Amino acid sequence: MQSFGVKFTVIFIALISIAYGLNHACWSVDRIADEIIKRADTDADGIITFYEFQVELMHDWDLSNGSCLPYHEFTRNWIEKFHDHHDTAHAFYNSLVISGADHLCILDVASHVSQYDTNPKDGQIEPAELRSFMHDVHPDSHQNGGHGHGHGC
Ligand SMILES: [Ca+2]
Repeated sequence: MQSFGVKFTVIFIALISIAYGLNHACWSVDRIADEIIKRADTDADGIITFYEFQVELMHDWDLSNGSCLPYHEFTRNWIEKFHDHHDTAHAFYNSLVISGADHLCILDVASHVSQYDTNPKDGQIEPAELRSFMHDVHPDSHQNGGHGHGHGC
């Protein structure tokens, strides 16, 4: 029984290491949030307006009212842009999809935005709001305080 317990613990820790805490560029969750702002904040005022966010989703993610992102499309894009390990991107995708379908749709995104638009609640995404969202939803933030401690970091 003890041997089973030890084996289980080893496997469990190994699975956690694979699933979490891996970013190929050693980016922390805060760094990823900063990069998201850099990409979407086209007038560089530090805030993502609803319009800027919409443009980013449509141009960079191909996501609009009439479209949804399948899992492989999201992970491929996310890994390319933010260098997360595939399993981290997968876990993040699962956290983002709240409608239950196997697609990330604009309603999922809108629901996250309205939930985290609190500081202040103004229909815009301030850096503090995005960081708070990323710390709650991105899987890496639960490992090592979200400081990007992947292998070799
Ligand atoms: Ca806001």
